[in-house]
Amino acid sequence: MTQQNRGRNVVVIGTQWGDEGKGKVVDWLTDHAAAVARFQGGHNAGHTLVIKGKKTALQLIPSGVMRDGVACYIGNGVVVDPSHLLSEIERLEAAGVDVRSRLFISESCPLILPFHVEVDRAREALRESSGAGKIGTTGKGIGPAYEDKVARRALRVQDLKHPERFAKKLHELLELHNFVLQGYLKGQPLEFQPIFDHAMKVAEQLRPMLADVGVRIDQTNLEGGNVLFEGAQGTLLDIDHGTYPYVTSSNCVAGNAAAGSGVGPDKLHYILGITKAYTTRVGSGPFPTELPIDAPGTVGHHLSTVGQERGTVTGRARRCGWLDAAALKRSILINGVSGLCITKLDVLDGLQEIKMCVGYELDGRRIDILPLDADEIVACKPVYETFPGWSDSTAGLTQWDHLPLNARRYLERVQECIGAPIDMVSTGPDREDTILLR
Ligand code: 2SA
Ligand code: MG
Repeated sequence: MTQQNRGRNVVVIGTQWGDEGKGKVVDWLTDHAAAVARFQGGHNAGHTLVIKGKKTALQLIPSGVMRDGVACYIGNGVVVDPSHLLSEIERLEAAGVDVRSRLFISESCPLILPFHVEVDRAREALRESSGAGKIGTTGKGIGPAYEDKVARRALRVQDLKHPERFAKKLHELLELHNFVLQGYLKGQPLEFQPIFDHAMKVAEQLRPMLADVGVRIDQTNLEGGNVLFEGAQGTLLDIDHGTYPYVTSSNCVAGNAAAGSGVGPDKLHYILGITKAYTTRVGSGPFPTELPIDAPGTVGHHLSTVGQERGTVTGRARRCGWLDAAALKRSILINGVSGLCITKLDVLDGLQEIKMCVGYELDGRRIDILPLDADEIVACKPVYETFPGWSDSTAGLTQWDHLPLNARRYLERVQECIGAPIDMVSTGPDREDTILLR
């Protein structure tokens, strides 16, 4: 097969603190893809898709599952809670979606087991009672599972195939976690047998779906199929590049699409950064452009209610604020964004004026990119540019020229400030509510 016939791959990542609307965009692009791959995170992600008015929320299974015939890969960089995975499969099957014939799970994924959840929750409780302040995790055991991976003691999906090996490793791991839980964390120790029995039961069901994901992606490309890499959370929650320690425990940036799925960086052909037309964040940590959301009649309240900004997984109210171009600049740099998709533009409809942060004042200096130290970010005072709003509705528009002039001016200025082209605009949750610019 010649080079020309090889598939082209797109990486979709969030450029803010997650919930930029990646699920919808991945689903929309899946029309041109043979497969969708997840490469990091776990069931802390909440990707909401609206298809013909019907809402589906996915956590661990790639968004491509909602399109018939599209293969779904869970790459090695994802932490897998086997019980959750099975229940998500069953929930989709109950809704008439065929999952098992199209889902392929890397054998190398670390497992999330019940003690990870216990440690996650006990640690958050301890942070709160000690005055350190919570991270605001989703409580799904994500951080503790990644810690075991990096400490080289994790149970992985492949261990599910070998009951004796699984039992031995589980005994060792449980001993360690129970020791910490009972002592330092003042939590509840867990018993071996129920965890083992349940894992073995789930293992039987998952076994037919285990695969060598890197090889499959390569094969898909060789056969001319395109692969979409679906990021979860967002760049500013990245373990290395985010607002540490108020971050998740994986690399959410585009570069990890390769390492987290088992292919080389030469397979990442186009990086699509998803950016909400304003900013949200769920969980603790610095947020320079944050607005209060509780008082009716305020911009923060408008963004929160019109944007329906609640955590898909936890139901927590998301914090809301203006678009931060200085933070986006950092994101564009780290991800090597080829083009942007602006989402939820319609949420800004009807606002009298719109602000965008173009830099900060920090210790009497003016800077134009988000600092790397969370304490410095807390001290940053945003510098805003103000734009006139628009009263016409942008909801559901499919052509750039049909957008109100002020909306186009705002987006053109966003483009200019952050140094990346806008290639798509999403004007509503449905597949069809999309403007394509290139
Ligand atoms: P964790 O559970 O260890 O990953 O939490 C660490 C931080 O990462 C944030 N985080 C998220 N932020 C936005 N969206 C996420 N997914 C869900 C959603 C979240 C929800 O789509 O709404 O339902 O609350 C997500 N997952 C993790 C988290 O808030 C912590 O700040
Ligand atoms: Mg989400």
